Amino acid sequence: TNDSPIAASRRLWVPRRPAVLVGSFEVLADGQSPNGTSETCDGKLKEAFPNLQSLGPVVLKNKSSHEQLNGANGSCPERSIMNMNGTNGTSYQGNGRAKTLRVGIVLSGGQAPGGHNVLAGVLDYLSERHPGSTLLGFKGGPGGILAKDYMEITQDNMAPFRNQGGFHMIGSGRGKIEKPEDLQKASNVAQELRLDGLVVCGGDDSNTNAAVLAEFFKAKGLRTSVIGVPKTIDGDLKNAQVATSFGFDTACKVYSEMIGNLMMDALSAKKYYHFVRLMGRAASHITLECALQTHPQAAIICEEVHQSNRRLADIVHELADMVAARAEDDKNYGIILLPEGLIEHVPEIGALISELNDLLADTDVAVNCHDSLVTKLSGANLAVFQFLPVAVRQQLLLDRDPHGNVQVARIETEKLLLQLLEVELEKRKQQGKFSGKFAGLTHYFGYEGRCSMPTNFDATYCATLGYVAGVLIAEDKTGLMATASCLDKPCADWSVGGYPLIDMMCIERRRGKDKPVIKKALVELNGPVYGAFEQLRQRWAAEDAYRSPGPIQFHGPTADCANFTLSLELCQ
Ligand code: FBP
Repeated sequence: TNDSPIAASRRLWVPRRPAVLVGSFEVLADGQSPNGTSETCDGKLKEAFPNLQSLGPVVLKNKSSHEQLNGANGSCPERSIMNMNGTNGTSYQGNGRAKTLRVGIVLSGGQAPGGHNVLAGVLDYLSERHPGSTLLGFKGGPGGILAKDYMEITQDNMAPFRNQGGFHMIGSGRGKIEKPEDLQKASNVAQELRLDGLVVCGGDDSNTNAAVLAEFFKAKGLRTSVIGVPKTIDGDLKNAQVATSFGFDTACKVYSEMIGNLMMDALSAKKYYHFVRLMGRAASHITLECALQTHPQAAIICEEVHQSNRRLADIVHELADMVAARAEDDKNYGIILLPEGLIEHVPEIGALISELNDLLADTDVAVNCHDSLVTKLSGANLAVFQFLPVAVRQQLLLDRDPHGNVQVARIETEKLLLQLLEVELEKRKQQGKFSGKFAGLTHYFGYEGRCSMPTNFDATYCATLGYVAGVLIAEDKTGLMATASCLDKPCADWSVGGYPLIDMMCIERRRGKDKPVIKKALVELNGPVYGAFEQLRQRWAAEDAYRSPGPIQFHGPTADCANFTLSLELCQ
């Protein structure tokens, strides 16, 4: 068998469920959107989403607490597989569509641990509350909707994927449904498949697209609701209503384990500086969380670099100062964390990337003719380009992703920093300002964190979000994101509901046009998480205060589902 003992045992594990989802509940309006007055009233948003204006947040409430089934309040009930005939289901008590449902689901963008449990959450909701319903998984991301490429998800074929990493049951993709012809195609498919609802699991861009789709379907009079689920290991889809995106918890724990291991090696061998680049494209949440978990000598935070307009040379000087100071104490080793997005945030390289993006988007420039493209760079940007090592130059010229982003996952910024630091230290040596030893090793911890078996927290969070997405569809709600809050409390006490996607939006200038988009959540430099790092970083630089978190635990005292990231804990 290909099954590891842990994979087999995880398959049978039953995520806890918020008490409100056990027994009878009702879906109630949850007051006005806090952002509603300022942001949704923005003329441009109104213009873009005329049919989604009247949506408000909703919250699920128990109809009567005594109806709660055995197994609520955080205990761990045995799984009783409920089939589509719903023999074990409780009767549906909502106000919406009390009938069998046809629901589609799509996973969009990069993988994030827990995705399979979202599918399972929707499926369990349908099995329990709408027996006889159908769940269709679109294959390979949004492109699967356009190509009408799908499979039916049943309790039988879902079983092997429960609590497992990856998105491979239906796959994912970075395609977009944005152009008028694609929206029309998607609406044809939704009609042909008679979908009551579509669940979109994605990051900020995918959920922006979900809102566009919800608007389009509503304008066309389709019965298909569109409900978003917050997904991304990067952790940059969060706001007052969305405490965290799924996958962030697990990915940070995988990376922190690996960093902790490197620290123990560094401390044992005492001869290397390890440069670790971590995933996280626009925001440095992963780097910050891993720093708080492991206490490295340095962690570079993009938002800080951006705010202080720090150039590459400044960063290298700071690192050289740290290395030199440690050398005085005979410590010629250490750990340096950096986010993959750093390259875009360094002002001089950011400007270069921006000009390259424009040139690459220019259809007159032949795709493979990079030499001629480079000659079109302006003087300052050309100088920066020529200063960079050849490998980084080539990586900067790689094709952009479908959202027009440079593929930072493929740019070896850690090698660039190491090379520049070597040059700087050599210079200082010649000047008699550095007498230590320096040897660096580079690592990229990226893809290995995206498909790990989800932690108990992510497994539970995802199953909950999937279940809630099902409820919102049954209630005929559209244009909402499924939410779970009070995550610092035991799972039984989590509050769940839906929040309007358009209330998470703002207008941004993208490729020369004003566009409504869900705002990316960057690290807040005046927030508690960065504040905690700021207080300790000097001490970590000088000392060996390493903290090795060890592997993810699924059982025992350190596996509790409330044992989530420090980023979440510090924000509650
Ligand atoms: P999402 O925003 O879609 O969740 O993806 C995030 C991410 O994991 C980034 O951290 C990384 O830069 C990128 O995906 C890599 O993308 P790809 O899988 O296309 O190489």
